[in-house]
Amino acid sequence: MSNYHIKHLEEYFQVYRKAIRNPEGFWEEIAEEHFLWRKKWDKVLEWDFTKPEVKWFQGAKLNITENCIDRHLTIRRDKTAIIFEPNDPNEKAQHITYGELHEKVCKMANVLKENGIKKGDRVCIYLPMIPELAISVLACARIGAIHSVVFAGFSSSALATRINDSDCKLVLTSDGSYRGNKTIDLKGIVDTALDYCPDVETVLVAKRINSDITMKKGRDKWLAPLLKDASNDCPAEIMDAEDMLFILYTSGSTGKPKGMVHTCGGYMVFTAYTFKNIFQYKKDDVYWCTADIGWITGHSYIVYGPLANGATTVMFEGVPSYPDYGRFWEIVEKHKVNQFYTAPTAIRALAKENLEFVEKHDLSSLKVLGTVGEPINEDAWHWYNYNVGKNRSPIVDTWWQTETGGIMISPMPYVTPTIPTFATLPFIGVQPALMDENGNELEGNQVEGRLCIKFPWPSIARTIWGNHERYRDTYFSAYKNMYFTGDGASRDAVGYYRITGRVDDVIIVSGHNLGTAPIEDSINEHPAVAESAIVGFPHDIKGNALYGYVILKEAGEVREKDDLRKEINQQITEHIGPIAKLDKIQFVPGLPKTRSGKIMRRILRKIAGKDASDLGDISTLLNPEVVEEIKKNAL
Ligand code: 7RM
Repeated sequence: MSNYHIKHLEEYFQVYRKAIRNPEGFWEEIAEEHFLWRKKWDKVLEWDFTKPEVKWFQGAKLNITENCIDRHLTIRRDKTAIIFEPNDPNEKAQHITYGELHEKVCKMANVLKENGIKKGDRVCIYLPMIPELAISVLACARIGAIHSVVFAGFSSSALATRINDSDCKLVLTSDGSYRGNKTIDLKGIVDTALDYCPDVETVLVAKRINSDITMKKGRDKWLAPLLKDASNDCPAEIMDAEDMLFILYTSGSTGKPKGMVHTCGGYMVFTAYTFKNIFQYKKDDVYWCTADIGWITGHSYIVYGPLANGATTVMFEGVPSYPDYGRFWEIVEKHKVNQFYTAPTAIRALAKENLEFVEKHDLSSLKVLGTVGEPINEDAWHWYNYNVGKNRSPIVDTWWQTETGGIMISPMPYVTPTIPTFATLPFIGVQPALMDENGNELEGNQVEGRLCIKFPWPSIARTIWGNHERYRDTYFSAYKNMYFTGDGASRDAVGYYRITGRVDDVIIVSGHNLGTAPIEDSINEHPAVAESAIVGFPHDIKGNALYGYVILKEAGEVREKDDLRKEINQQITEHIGPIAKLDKIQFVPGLPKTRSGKIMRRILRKIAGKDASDLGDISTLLNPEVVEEIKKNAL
């Protein structure tokens, strides 16, 4: 029997060593004993980080939805798979059983097929957090179509870029969405985007807010009547383990988003196994991850990981502040949530509010608390531990990335002793390395460097859609034979890891990865702007906020500076989305540059963070005089 469920620290170390000594043997055992395969693999692993190429379970056949749904039907057909909690607390929650989920997914899959979608086609899903979102993700997987979920907070041009990059033929959306006391015109955003997407043939529209929208003839169809008429029988497409399951876009340090590609077999095995252990999920637990399915956290730990374990997973449509700041805790109490997984930015926002919002709810069902998305600061950790966990629910600080597919460094609750701000130990099968700037591995403990991974794990992204070279350059060229994460980390005296943050041009704002380049591109399109640079600076709630340094074409620009600031943010909202708006905009005469013309962001970061007393050596700059000027007028 494999150690599918790790129960104590000694067992963790023992299994960890076993998986390092013989990764193929270890993952083969996990895959064999806990999943449904139509055909077993010919080879467990083939890899070469120099190409780079990684293949797990080659030759195996499966369908992930048979693992997430069909195989549960014999013993838990009537168990709730998904609890849908609507934005409005007065609207009834929906409990979707595994039996019902099977039927809904099959119907949706048949609707996709009737609309011309075949194995390998890309389908863009731009939906709010309503059941149709999870169902359409699974429906794509059912028929072997590649889903590309775009977070429904992205703007029309961000959506268009993503649709075109992967050449999606069909878009799933809704008339609109609820967000607290606001509604958002999603269909309008899609319509604008599609002016730039000539290859989209069909738009399927779910009805959510009953708004008046226009349906384009020949292109747009209401989903409900199609689902009603569709057959509930849809045999699962048999996929190769290495066939693509989905594309999910993430920001990079250059303009274009990267479409990370995940494949069927390895992704399933790793997300399911990490889910089981990192949340210590037990048979009748109710698990809730507050992320949006538009991010990797939602893919892996709302949909695939939980369902592959036959779990009950909560899907929440709303926001933590509506109708008041007690909403999360009201939902925990209402559905008796056992595992609760959220982001540090949400914790910080809630910690600012009156404690009564937490205290008036019965949170005694909670057994495990989790965080993800960015480093958690010590105050937020203690607040979460004391006020939500009442000091008896371990906190799992889970470090991972869109690219890793699943959790890589994290405690296991009731197994790994936790320390605030430490992601602690690598998950089974994960081999981290800390590297210095010269490309040498830092051995031993009490070291700090750049975080790399030395050996493939089953859910590593296999490529960037349409650009394998960029995949190699971004992740496999900085350090020989290693996957480079883009993060810095330290390892303490006992070998615990602490993630210190990004070391590249990605800034994490409220847990969302934002590349500096696309935001700068957007600013630079403003007719009054000559050049710009953005950096992150510490923010109480968001973790980081954005600070923009902007050079105007005409130094004596006559317009009110505040009007310009508004226009710039308006433009960013249109190009990317409101999450990328700048908190501060300083108009500057120039930007500090190296002789090769590279902007010295390090200096700009220090000034933005009000930490400009020691800027290090600036004598090598092309224009050191501009630094004083920027410092003097810093916001
Ligand atoms: C899951 C997810 C990835 C980046 C990653 C880090 C940061 C995520 C933590 C964290 C410190 C954590 N995917 N990050 N989790 N930093 N501690 N527990 O967030 O692709 O959107 O972002 O997020 O910088 O590289 S992501």
